[in-house]
Amino acid sequence: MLLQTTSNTLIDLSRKTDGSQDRAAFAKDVAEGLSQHPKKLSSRYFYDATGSRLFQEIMALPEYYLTRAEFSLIRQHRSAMAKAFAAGGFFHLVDLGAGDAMKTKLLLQELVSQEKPFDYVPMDISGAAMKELSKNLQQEHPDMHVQAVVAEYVTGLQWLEQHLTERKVVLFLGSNIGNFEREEGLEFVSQIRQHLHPGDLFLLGVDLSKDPDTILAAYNDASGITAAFNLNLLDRINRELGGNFDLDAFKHFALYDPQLGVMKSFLVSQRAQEVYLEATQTRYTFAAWEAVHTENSHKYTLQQAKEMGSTAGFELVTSYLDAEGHFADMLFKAV
Ligand code: AVI
Repeated sequence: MLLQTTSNTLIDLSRKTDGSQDRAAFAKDVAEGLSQHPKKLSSRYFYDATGSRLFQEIMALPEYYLTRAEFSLIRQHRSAMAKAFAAGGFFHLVDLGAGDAMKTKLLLQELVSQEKPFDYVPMDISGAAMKELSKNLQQEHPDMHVQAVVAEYVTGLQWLEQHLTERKVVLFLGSNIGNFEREEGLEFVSQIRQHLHPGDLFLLGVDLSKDPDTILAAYNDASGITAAFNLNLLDRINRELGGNFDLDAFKHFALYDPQLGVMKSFLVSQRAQEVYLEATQTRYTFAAWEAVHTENSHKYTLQQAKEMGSTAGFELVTSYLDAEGHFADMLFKAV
C-alpha cells in the first residue's frame, strides 16, 4: 500500500492480519520457551505499547549511557559523517529501525545545511512510528524527500534492492546489533551486504566493551525501570495469552559476563509456583529461584566489530567514538 502526503511517501509492507496469527506465533514461542530447560522468553516480545514507552524511559536513565554516548558522538562527528556519506554524489539514506529518528535527525540537519543531495528512507516495523516521523519531518524539513517504509528488516531490505537503484548509505544504530547472538549478528550484517552494491556505505552502532560495572548498572538501574521493562513481558503474556503470572513473585536479575562480553537479563521465580496459560491450555511449573532468560545484549571490541564487517563483505572506513570511548558508530564500505 502506498500513501502519498505532500512530498513524503509511506510504503506499508507489513503483513496484514487480524492479529490472530501474531498471537498464535507469540503463544507458540512462549510455550516452547517455557517448556525448555533452562527456560527462556524472547526479547523481541518486549516492545508492546507499554514496553516501548518503558524503553523510551530507559534511554533517558542516568545509568543507560548508550543513547547519550551515541547522540554525543554523532553531534561531535556529524560534519565528517555528512561529508563521507555524500562523497559519491546522490544517495538514499536508509535508516533501519528508525523509530523517532532522534539521533538521525542530527545527521539530517547536517546534510541539509551542507546542501548534500540525498533522500531519507526510514524503515521500521511500527506503522505508527513511521507515520509520526513522516509527518514530523514534513514540518521540520518540508523540502526533504522522505520515503518511510513499514516492514520487517528482511522484507524492507528486499524492497530497497528492487526499488532504489542509486547509491545507498544504510544506518543500523542504537546497539540493536547487540540483541542478536554473535552468529545471528554476522548473518544480519551479511544480509545487509547482499542487498548493497560495492561502494555503498553502512554505519553500524556498537556498544563497546568497557568497565563491567558501568555496563551492569545500565541494565540494573536504581529506579527499577529496566526491571519494569523486563517484567512487562509477563504482564504482556497475561494480557495477550490469558496467563496468570503473579508479577510480584518474579524479580529482574541482570549479570554481565566480561569474558563473553554479554549482558544477560533474567526473570527469577522467587518461589515454587505454577502458571497457567489459556492460549496453550498448559500449566508451567517454576521451581523456587528458577530463572527464565529474557535478553542478551552483546558488547563488542572495535576489533570484533571490524572482523564481523569484513567477514560480511565490508571494509572499515573509520570508527567514530564518543569522548569517553563508550560507544562507536563504525563506517563500513561494501567491497
Ligand atoms: C534495544 N536494545 C539495544 C537495548 C539494549 O541495550 O540491549 C534493549 C534494552 N534492554 C534493557 N535495556 C535496554
